[in-house]
Amino acid sequence: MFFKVKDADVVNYEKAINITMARAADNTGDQEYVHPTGTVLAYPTQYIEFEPLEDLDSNIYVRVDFNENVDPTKVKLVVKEIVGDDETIVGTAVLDESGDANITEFITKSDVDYAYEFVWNGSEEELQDLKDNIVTISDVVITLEEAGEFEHGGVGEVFGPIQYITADVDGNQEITGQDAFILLAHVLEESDLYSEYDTFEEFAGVIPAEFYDSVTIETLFSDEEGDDVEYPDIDFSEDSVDLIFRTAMFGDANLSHSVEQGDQENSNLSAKGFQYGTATIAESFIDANYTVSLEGGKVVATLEILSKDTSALQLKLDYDNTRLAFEEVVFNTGNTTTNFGSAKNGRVNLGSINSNGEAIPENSTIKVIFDGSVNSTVGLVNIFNTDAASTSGFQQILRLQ
Ligand SMILES: [Ca+2]
Ligand SMILES: [Ca+2]
Repeated sequence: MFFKVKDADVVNYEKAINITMARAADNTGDQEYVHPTGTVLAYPTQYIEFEPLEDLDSNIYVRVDFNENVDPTKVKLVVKEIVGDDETIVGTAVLDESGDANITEFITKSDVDYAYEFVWNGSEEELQDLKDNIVTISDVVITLEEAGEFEHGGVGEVFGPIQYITADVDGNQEITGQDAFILLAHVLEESDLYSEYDTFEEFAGVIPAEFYDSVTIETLFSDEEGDDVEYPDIDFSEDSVDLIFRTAMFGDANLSHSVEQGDQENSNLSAKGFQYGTATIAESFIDANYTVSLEGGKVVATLEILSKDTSALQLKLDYDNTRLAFEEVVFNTGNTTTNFGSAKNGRVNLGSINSNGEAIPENSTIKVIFDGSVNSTVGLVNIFNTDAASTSGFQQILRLQ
C-alpha cells in the first residue's frame, strides 16, 4: 500500500492517515469486498506502519508576469516531472487573473526536476484575436524608427533588449528595415507573420524570470530555446516558493503584449553591447471623429483625423457579415501615404502609413463602405481595435470624439 501525505504531523504519520474507503479481493479473484458499503475481511485489528519518503511543507506557486493586454486565464500551465529522458505530466492548472497557479499538490518529490509549459486554454477565435492584436501599425513604425528609416532614430536609439528580440522577425540578430517591412506586410495582410509561429507555445515566450532578465537575442524565440532554458529549482526549506516567469510575444516591437525585463539596471542585459534607450511607449493621443451612417443606400463608417502629428493609423472594424457585404475603403489622406484596406471573416483591416515620418494631413478621411439593405446602422459595425503612431514613432491612442 502507498500513501501520499502532505503537510502532516512528522512525528505521528499513523494518526494523520485516515482510510475512508477500502477494496479487497480474495485469492480466487471472483469475490470483492468494499468498505464502507460492504465488508472487508481482514484481521480484527490492523496496524499501519508508515515511514514517509519525504515531508514537503512548502507552498509552491507559479507566477507569470503578463502584459496587461493579455488575459492570463486563457493560459494553462502543464507541470511535468523529468527523470532522465522521461517526462511525465503531473498536473495542469489554468492561471488565475493575476497569472498565478498554486502547484503545491503536483510537487511531491525533491529529487526530480520539474518542467513548466504553458499552452492556450481559450478558443481558437480568442487565440486569433490575440494574434491580431499583437502586431499593429505602431510596431511597424517603432521598428522603422529603430532601423533609422523613419525621419530620425537609428540602431540602439529606441529599443530595449526585449524589443530587440521581439522585433527581429527575420531572425538575423539585428534590426533593419527588413524587419519593419515584414511587420508591415503582416499588418497589410499580405503575409502572415505567424505562419510558422502558429500556436501559443510558438509565438509566446513564457520564460523563467531569471533567464528572461538576462536573455540575449540568440535565445528567446529560437528553435533550440528549450535546450537553453533552465527551469528554476525549488527551495524546499522555504515556507512559500514563487516560480516567476515573464512573457514576450513574437513580433511585438512596441511591447503592447510583452513585459520589460525585471532588472533594467543590470548593464549585462544589453544584447551585443548596444546602448538602449528607455522610453518605449509614450502615451499620447490622436483625436478623430468616427461615425456610422446610411448614405445613398450604403452603410458608411467614416473616420476623420483631427490631429496634426499622426504618421500611421490602423483600424480593425468588425461588421455583421450576415447583413452587410464589404465593398471598399475610400481614402482621402494626401499623396504621400500608403493606404490599405481589406476584409475577411467579418473584419475589415484598414489604415494609412507615411513611412517618411511625415504627418497624415489634418481632416483626412477614411470611409469604409458596405452594401446591405438595412434601415438602421445600430450594431452593424464595431471597432475591434485601433492603433496609431506619431511622427516621432511613438504609439498614439485613438480618442474618438
Ligand atoms: Ca532582423
Ligand atoms: Ca504590439
